[in-house]
Formats: sequence, C-alpha cells, structure tokens
Amino acid sequence: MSKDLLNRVLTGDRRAVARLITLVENNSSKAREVLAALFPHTGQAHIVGVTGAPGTGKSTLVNELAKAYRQQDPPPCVGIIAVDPTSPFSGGALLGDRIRMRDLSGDPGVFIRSMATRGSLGGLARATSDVVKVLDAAGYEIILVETVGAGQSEVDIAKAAHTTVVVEAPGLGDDVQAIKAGILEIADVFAVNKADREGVEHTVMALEMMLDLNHASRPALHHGDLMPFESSSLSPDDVPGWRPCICKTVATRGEGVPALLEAIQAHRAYLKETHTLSQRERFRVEDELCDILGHLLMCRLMAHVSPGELAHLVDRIVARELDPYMAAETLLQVGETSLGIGGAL
Ligand SMILES: Nc1nc2c(ncn2[C@@H]2O[C@H](COP(=O)(O)OP(=O)(O)O)[C@@H](O)[C@H]2O)c(=O)[nH]1
Ligand SMILES: [Mg+2]
Repeated sequence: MSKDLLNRVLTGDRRAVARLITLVENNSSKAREVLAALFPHTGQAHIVGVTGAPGTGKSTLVNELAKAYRQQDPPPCVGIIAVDPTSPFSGGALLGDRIRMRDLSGDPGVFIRSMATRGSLGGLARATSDVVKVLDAAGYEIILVETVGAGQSEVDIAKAAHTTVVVEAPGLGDDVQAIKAGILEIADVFAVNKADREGVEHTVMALEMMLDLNHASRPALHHGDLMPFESSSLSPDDVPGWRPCICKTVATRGEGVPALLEAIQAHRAYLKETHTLSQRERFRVEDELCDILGHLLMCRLMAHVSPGELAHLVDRIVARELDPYMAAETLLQVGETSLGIGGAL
C-alpha cells in the first residue's frame, strides 16, 4: 500500500503527490514511512523562497515566475507551496491562489498547494520542509515557496530555500519592511514589486543604502550566521561575495519578471560555482536535524506529563512560587525517570 503510493509519487503521479501531502499535513505515521523511502530521491530541486509583508504581491509574483519558468526550453516542472499563516484573517493568500488557479490550471507541469494553517508555526515549518521533499522526489525541478515574512518562524521556513527572494513594495510606510521583519540577512534577491506605483525609486534607494552598509561590514559569503567560516573549506578571499540584486517588477503585468528569474538563476549558478550549495545544504540539514530532535524529545517527554501536572506547574509559575527554569527542570526529571535517558536530557 505504502509502496504503491511511493512508486506513484516517484513517477510524478499528481493524485499520489496530493494524497501524500495530505498525509504529511496530518502528520500520519504512513507519511513518515513514505517520506523515509522517498528521501534518497530528493536533493535535485532548486528551492526558491519568496517572502515579504502581506499584500506586497508575492502570490502574483510567484504565479508569474512559474509561468516564466514554464516558458524555458525545456520547461522545468514547477511546484508551488503557499505557506500563509495569516490567510484565515486577511484572505490575501486566497485571492492570490485563485488567480494562480486560473492562470496555471491545466498546466500538468505545475503543482500548486496551499499549506493548511493548523498547528504551531514550528509544525508548519517542518511540514513545509516535508512537502518540499515530496515535490522534489516527484520530479519538480523548481519549487517556489511563498511565505509571509513576518517573524522568526517564517524566517525559518525561508532558511530552507537555496535562493530567497524578498519582496518589497513602495508605500508600505517609511521603512523598508525587511529591516523591521529582520529578513534582510536571508535575502539573496530583492524584488521591488508594484513598480508602477509612486515611491518605487525611494524603496530601491533605501535598499541600496542598506546593502552598502551591510555589505561593507559582512564577510564574503552571505547567510553569515548560517555558515561560519571556521567550518568552511573556503576562505573569504576565495569567494567573491554575493550582493543581493534588486529587481523592479510589476507582477500584475509580468514586467521585470524575466530579469527576476535571471537573478534567481544567477544566484543558483553562484551557489554552485562557489560550492556554497553543498555547504548551505549541510547547515540546513543540521538545522533540520536539531529541530526534529527537539520536537521528538518534547513529544516523548510530554507523553509522560499529564495535563494536570503541567497546569499545576503553570499555576505555580504564575503565582511566582516557581521560576520557569525550575519548572522545566522538574519536567525533565520526569522525562529522565520515564524515558531512561537521563544523560541525554
Ligand atoms: N499595482 C500593482 N498591484 C499589484 C502588483 N502586484 C500585485 N498587485 C496587487 O496587490 C494585491 C496583493 O497581491 P498578492 O499577490 O495577493 O500579495 P501577497 O499577499 O504578497 O501574496 C492584489 O490585489 C494584486 O493584484 C503590482 O505590481 N502592481
Ligand atoms: Mg499571498
């Protein structure tokens, strides 16, 4: 049964892909099994994160990017994953998705999926990373992941990408949104969308200035915090640093999209030439492993803690009788006895 699903996913059967993604979202044990078997077939896709504030035009831009990719010769298969935890409130993602459905439906080389927003953001990041694996194994060569750049969890989702496009739009306030959201560090390419609007030059200039400041103070490879040079075989002098390019786009008319696609491909080529791709992959995998480990330990530990016990500890913290660290230590002791992994915890 699982083997059948696995084989169908590997041949790119769309219904099997959709079914496995649902299993992944529901965190089913069958999904774990199939994902494990799929894993050796992953690692082929170029993962492009597209992030930015709500309403900047990410969905529209992703749609146009997918179309532009599909016009290449030969056309790569494109997977689109829309992760938008804010969508139940704003409805923004839904509008974007409807536009996409209209434009891209019927193209068998494009697979679109909106991620369900249930569960924690941490869970969403893990589920997204698993859905990327499914599409990767199913033969989607380009995977576009749209996330709302609003906080650390979205940054975590974006970190899983090889190339991250940060979308800005003029008129969202005085400051460039990336500074506020702290997503500057993860930007490989900037798209200043809604270039048909007033203030676009101001936004471009603000970004340029920020990059000048940032570039001067930063070592060559970016994702500096992800890739310390100590563990790298490359010295900063060997690698000309990647300076994020700034592309002006009007997503609604597809303007500037070919140049944006070129910038994404140039970044990909840079990653390959400088061997940063494999390095980045190592860091990503390490990050993922630690995240999964933390998650599993937490799940196992909490299986031995009753809701009543937890509530009691929370009461005592609220009453200032116990500090949160002491409370956590108490829980860990429960885990040490129940799981017999004293040293590890
Ligand atoms: N004027 C203008 N409007 C745009 C442009 N790109 C997107 N929009 C509009 O901005 C709104 C939000 O777009 P959407 O793609 O859903 O943004 P998202 O929330 O970042 O995914 C929609 O009404 C789009 O039609 C653009 O380049 N120019
Ligand atoms: Mg959207």
